[in-house]
Amino acid sequence: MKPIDLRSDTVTLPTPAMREAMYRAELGDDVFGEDPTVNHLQEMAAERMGKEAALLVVSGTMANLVSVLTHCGRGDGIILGDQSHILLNEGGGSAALGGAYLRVVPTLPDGKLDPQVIERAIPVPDIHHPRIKLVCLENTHNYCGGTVLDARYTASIADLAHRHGLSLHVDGARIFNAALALGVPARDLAAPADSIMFCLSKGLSCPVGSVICGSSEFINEARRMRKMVGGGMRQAGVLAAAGIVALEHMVDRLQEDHDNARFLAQGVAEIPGLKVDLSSVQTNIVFFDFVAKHMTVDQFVGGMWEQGVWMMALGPSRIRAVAHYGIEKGDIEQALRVMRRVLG
Ligand code: TLP
Repeated sequence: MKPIDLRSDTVTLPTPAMREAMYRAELGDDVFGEDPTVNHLQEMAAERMGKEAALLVVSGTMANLVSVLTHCGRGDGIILGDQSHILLNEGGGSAALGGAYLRVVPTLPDGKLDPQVIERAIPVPDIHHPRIKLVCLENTHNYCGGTVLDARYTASIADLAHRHGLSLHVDGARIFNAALALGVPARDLAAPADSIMFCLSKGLSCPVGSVICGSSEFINEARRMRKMVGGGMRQAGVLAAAGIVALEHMVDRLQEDHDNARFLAQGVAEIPGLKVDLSSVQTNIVFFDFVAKHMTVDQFVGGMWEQGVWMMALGPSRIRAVAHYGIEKGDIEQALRVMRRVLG
């Protein structure tokens, strides 16, 4: 039986329409800017985010790294949250490869950073102080449970940053999930940001790819940084073709994932030994706590694994499950049955 893989929306496989489009894609050398399919995807992405230009890169990690390298020189600082993906899950690339100084502030439970804390983290110009150049937000916020940041909040942080001569980058790996949950176009959420990246290879189901969007000037420089980190691709239209299908056909279906995540969370709330904050379940990600005493979280997740339901244990008591393309409501019902059975 096919496992019900709820570990991440990164496990999604390309749709038949994507495979067909990849097969038929018109190609060229994208390092020369001559791949028509890449160019088309980038134009579409820029339009969706309301920015002048866009750049296809291989991954969300590379999108954030290239954005950081474009905003910051060595020793320049970034203000970011202690639960942000850039800080926790990107191999320390901003520091290791970019030489960036990371000024870490607490991430609030809803994924926001407190504006007053950001303000206090920006030093006055002085030779003793690092020069802070960038604030990073994450929307939706992965480790806060897929929570959304609305346009008003993002604009307030952008205003604050700009007042101090800083830029704002949004890790919008799942920005279309945020837009759907808020009932606004993604470009409204992107508007305050100087740069935003989104992933094609998560809920949108592409095999590979993320896109950075910003001003033409920013993207020209980002193109240079992408080359520097070895991310200049040649006939990348085979990947971009899937991205075009994703933007055309996979955005609206995300509601199904949000519905499945809520259905899962509601089921989890009724299982003794598990605890979930339903208010944090806003998109396709469900975090819940394992509070049962008769087994460990690893035994629980391992037991589910053996019965074909795959989730991710993150820490001593937290578990993450993510709804995505390929997961149906019946799979969630089965997952809930298995959870009850394993807990005994
Ligand atoms: N997140 C992955 C893991 O790395 C945790 C996942 O399974 O959720 N920004 C955010 C907010 C992300 O959640 C991720 C991936 C990335 C960036 C990086 O994207 P990739 O995996 O394409 O490098």
